[in-house]
Amino acid sequence: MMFRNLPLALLSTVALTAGPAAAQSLMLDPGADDPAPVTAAVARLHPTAGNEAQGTVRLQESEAGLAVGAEISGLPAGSTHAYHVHVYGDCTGADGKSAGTHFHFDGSSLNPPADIDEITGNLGELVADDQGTATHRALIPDASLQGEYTLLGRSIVIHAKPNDATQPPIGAAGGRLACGVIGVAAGH
Ligand SMILES: [Cu+2]
Repeated sequence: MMFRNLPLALLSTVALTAGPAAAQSLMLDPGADDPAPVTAAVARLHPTAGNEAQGTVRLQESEAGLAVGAEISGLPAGSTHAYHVHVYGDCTGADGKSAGTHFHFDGSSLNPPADIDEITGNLGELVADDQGTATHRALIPDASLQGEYTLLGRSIVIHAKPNDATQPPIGAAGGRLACGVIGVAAGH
């Protein structure tokens, strides 16, 4: 039994010693002579089972917040869809539910305050044209790629319906059409 416990003990030690370093900036190439911080991220969204929505969402840090740019296809023509950051970067589930609940940009995702007037993790809404494609631009002041609330390693989920503003903090946007993990973007 002891050997089974050993890896867990080692993991605990690593977690404790990694604590202070986690507050530092995440760098593109930490081993470089003059490393630059990560300022851009990208998520490639793939359709969940039975759906066709797919596309790319790019996230760029700026002084005003995180700039979001989405280019999505495969949506029903003329439809409107909420899309959010979700807490887990896990799109392995066929229905997208493995991504968990919405990621709260500055508080508890699993127990967000019920009285907030914004939908948790909200990036906005995608409005499809008659070809089923949608582009969307947004600036999210509270979101970041750095720090303890970094969006890196989380996911972006497109929902079947728009946000329902009468149902914060989740917004009751229905099923999940597409899911993609947010990673460090190349070329910045
Ligand atoms: Cu969502």
